[in-house]
Amino acid sequence: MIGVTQPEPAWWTTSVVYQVYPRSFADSDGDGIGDLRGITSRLDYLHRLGIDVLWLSPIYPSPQDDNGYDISDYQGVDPLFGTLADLDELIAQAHARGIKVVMDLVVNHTSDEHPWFVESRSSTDNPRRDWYWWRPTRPGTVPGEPGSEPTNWGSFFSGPAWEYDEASGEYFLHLFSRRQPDLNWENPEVRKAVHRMMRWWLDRGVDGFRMDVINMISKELPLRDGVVSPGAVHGDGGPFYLCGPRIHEFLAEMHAEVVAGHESTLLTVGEMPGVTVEQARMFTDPARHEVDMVFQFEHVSLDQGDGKWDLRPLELTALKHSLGRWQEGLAESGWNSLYWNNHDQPRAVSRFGDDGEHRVRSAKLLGTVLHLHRGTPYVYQGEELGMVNAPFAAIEDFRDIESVNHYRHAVELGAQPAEVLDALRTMGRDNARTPMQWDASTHAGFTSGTPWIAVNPDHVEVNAEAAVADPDSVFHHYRRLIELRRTVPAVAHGDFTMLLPDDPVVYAFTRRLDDVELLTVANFSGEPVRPGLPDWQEWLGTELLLGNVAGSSGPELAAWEARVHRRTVAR
Ligand code: TEU
Repeated sequence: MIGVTQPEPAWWTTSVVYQVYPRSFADSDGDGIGDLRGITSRLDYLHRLGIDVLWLSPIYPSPQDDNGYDISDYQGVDPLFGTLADLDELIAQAHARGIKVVMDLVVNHTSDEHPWFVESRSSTDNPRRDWYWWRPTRPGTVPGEPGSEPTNWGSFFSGPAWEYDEASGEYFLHLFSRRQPDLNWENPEVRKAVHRMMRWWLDRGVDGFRMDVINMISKELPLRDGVVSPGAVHGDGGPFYLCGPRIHEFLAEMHAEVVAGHESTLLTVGEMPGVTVEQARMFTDPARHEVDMVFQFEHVSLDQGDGKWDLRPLELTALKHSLGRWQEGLAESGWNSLYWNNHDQPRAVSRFGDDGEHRVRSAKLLGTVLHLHRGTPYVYQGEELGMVNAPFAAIEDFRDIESVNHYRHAVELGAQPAEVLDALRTMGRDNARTPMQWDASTHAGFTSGTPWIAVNPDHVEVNAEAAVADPDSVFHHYRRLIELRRTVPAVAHGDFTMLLPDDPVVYAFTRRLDDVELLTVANFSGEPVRPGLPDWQEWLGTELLLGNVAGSSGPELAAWEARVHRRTVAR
């Protein structure tokens, strides 16, 4: 019989990615905004943490309406962040430390200042007119009046998803801000221009792309009204633009035009709001050549009801059910990306842990649980310090267009300002965007100038300098987790079994590879608990690979305690 050789697992199955939000990471020139030279100056810190890949949120020229997710030139660097030469230097310095660099690719939309859109809006017969979604006024209505939009879709940043352009007498589509017009991917010229631009970045030395809302690039034609749920102002366009009819074709084409031949060195991750397990399995099936992995949103929507500002309590059982289902769904083919945090989410410790008494312990617990799942973990800047949500006092403290617009719209519609503020404080994206806390000095060592958004006052205690110096810190716990992935093959490659799915406070699962079995068990509560695992007694005698409570090995887990055990089992 001829032996079947398994293909080598892809390099990113044993990797950990670190996300930098450049505006808030490190400011080298004192203008209060982080920049590329600032990032380069902190590479040794990232190297010490042990990460393999750096994902840079957008640094391209941009009017900064959505902090750089509104791009006016895909092949340059915004002077706010530095120059192309600074970026080349950052890439070279990262590579010298064995760190790959992945760029943000934002091609569902451009800025309204992108030359493509400037041309497109200049006249109805401009050759680039069709590069964006232009539509006439709804028949029988008055152009520019509410209700005259071509479809009833709402935008993610409040208000309608259409903006009336008086000069040319038509509307253009913008799923996000009115300054972020959607590109028309039906037009092959658009796709070719994007592919060319991506190849240009690869030639420059970048190692892959994080693809912003990439499952929104295919829209179902003809564009038409969505369902308006009770109490809502706008219709839901999601069914027509999330994973639209040509999405797989567009991603396979992009892969063939850009990635093919370089698979063994690159990383592609598609950000996909609303993606299901079944769809994700298709997107990440290696045989289909689309993307390596996706960011799904299910586990970060469990504490939201009707939209992200409708706060709901989080049930641990729901979290386990969701993440467990994703583990199972992508077990045979496809691959998970694992995250609690990014620049759009509130801080994980405040959301899933305890940001008071048990901040350090719960931060380590969250890291342990996430990194022991099967998939590629993403660490968002400051997560490795256990950074928490910011104490925003008033609407003036917020900077994010999503929060600022929501506040204005909600209050206009009659909501109580205090309640709206409460939701912003809990779910707002600015929580993730306060400056990285490097040390205990004024402005946390982030800038010598005035930071563009206030530094969290807790930086006197929570900062990188203190964490690196303390062997018991969240930082060193993350460093050990990253090391574990590299040194214990079961962490990256073992299969996954969820245990105690109905337990309201204990999160427990095993990973198994050949004769090695790992147990992760975590107490998501402030009270001690004895895990109800049938073979808990046997596990207690096995090797403790990692824990977050010094000296603890008994049958009870302390508040927010997490442990990883290892044992050898019969094959
Ligand atoms: O975010 C896409 C997205 O759907 C949400 O996570 C979004 O941040 C919003 O909170 C929905 O309520 C991506 C980027 O990560 C985000 O920063 C950009 O603002 C957005 O796309 C537009 O480019």
